[in-house]
Parts: sequence; structure tokens; C-alpha cells
Amino acid sequence: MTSNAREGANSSLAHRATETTTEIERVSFPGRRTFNRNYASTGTPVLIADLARQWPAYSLWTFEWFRKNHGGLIVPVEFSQVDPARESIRFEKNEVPLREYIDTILSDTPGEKGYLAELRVRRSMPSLMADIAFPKCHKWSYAFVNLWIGPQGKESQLHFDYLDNFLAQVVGRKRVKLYSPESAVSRYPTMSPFSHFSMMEHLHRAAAGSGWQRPREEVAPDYDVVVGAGDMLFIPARWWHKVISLDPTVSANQFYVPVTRIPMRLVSVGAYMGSQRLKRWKRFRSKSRAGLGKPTI
Ligand SMILES: O=C(O)CCC(=O)C(=O)O
Repeated sequence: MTSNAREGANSSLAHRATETTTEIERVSFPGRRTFNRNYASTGTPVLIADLARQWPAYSLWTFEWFRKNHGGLIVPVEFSQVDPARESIRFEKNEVPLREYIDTILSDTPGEKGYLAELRVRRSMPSLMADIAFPKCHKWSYAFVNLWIGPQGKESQLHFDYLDNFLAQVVGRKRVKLYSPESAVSRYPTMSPFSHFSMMEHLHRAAAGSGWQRPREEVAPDYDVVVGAGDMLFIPARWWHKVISLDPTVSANQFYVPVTRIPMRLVSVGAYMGSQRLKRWKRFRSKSRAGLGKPTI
């Protein structure tokens, strides 16, 4: 694949490099200590420009390469359905050969194409681990790597994760909107059972007559970043993010937490989930008393 094709297989913007509308710092990986001090421990997103570009994956992984080398692998393709009135999101998975899925996402056929999302690499395609090398920021950490392959236009649901995250772009570009944990997104209801998925955008899109009041206005992201092929975005734990594929894309991400922080992290996950469940229960109780669905944000 040529570098233009890599940066945007189907896009008229293929020649454009990574760009940001709200400025995010763009650095070469500064080494583990400096990275931990300046970014990880302060929970500051940053774009790391040099690392993934040096991976074997950067020159190897193309759609054709996946078709040829892993085309027969049966993969779960995810479709999500949101029900704003029930504050719920349902994920369904269809199992198809990877070859077939790649043909689908590269075709011009309209319609929902699904997402090969969060495929655990060690379990499903362990040989890929030789092609990538995420920074090792702690001597002892719990970490796992996922593969993401998706069509142009694919949007992941606005959510946060409980672990720090390196999201590396290998083919195509993704637009990532990042909202800090303190942003007003946290005041919007979340979707159960995945209480780290926000209802914000669905409330704004909710159909008239659904019984929902329209919230005042959508919250602006703290950063709005286009992550190009070869870039790696550091998304700190608890930062809300919404990801939109600007091209057909291949990405890999690594979630990680140093082992010494696992107990505290588990406590904070439990506390967060408990508080969300309580808020949710109160919302539904007030809705059923009022006889209509009103989000309280
Ligand atoms: O790339 C995507 O579509 C979503 C990535 C994501 O949500 C993540 O890495 O946590």
C-alpha cells in the first residue's frame, strides 16, 4: 500500500496529515519517566508521533495483507443499537470470515457494516503481537492489546474506560473527540449495563414525542483530534472519547494499569458503578412518578 493509500484509502483528504482543531500536544515518545510524569500521572492526553510509524505493522498491515494472511479467521462483527427511552445500548455480534468482512467494509454498498471492535490480539491473532510494540511505562503492569478494523464513517459510542489507553492508528484516520472527566458530559445519564457509555449524543438526537426533554446543548470536547496513520493517542483513564473513522481503518490499542494501582482502580470502578446505578434508579423512579421520561442532567 502506498503511504497516501495508508493515510486515507477512500478519502479525498488522503494527503492531509494529522490535524487538530483544539490543540493537543504532539510529541516524540519522551521516555517512560518523562511520559509518566508529564502525561500519565497528570491524566493529560497527548499525541505520540513517532512510535507506531516504526512498527512492522505500519508497513505490513494492509487490508489485502489481512485478507491474504488471516482471511479465513472467523471474527465477531459488532452492531450496536441504542434505545434512548430505556437508557440502554445493545451490542450484537455476527461471526463472519475476516475476508468477507474486509470485502464488505471496502465495498460501496450502503447500509450498516458493523465493526470488528476490540478483538483481543493475544487470543485471536497472536502472531500480530510481533508487529507492534506499545511503550512499556511500568515494570509490572496488567495490559492487553485489541485490534479494531472498521469502515469509513464508523462511529463508536461516546464512553470512557477505566484504564489508561494507547490508541495507535495503523491504516486510515480517526477523528477523536476527548472530554475530560470533569467535563459536563459526566452530568448526562449513561447507558446500562455499560455505565461508562454516555447518553449525551442520543438525548440530543432523540426523536420528538419520545417523552424526553431536549437537554440544553451538547458539550464541546476539550480536544478534537485527527489521528493519522502512524500516530498514537494517549487517552488517560476516565476521559470520555467519541471516535469517528474518517477512512476504512485498522487500529490497535493497549489498555494498561500498573499492578500497584489495581486495588485502588477496582475500588474506584466499584464506587463509580454504584453511584451510577443509584442515579439511574432515582431517575427512573422520578420518571415513573411524573409519568413521562425526563432526563435529569
Ligand atoms: O477506535 C475506536 O473506534 C474506539 C477506540 C476506543 O474506544 C478505545 O480505544 O477505547
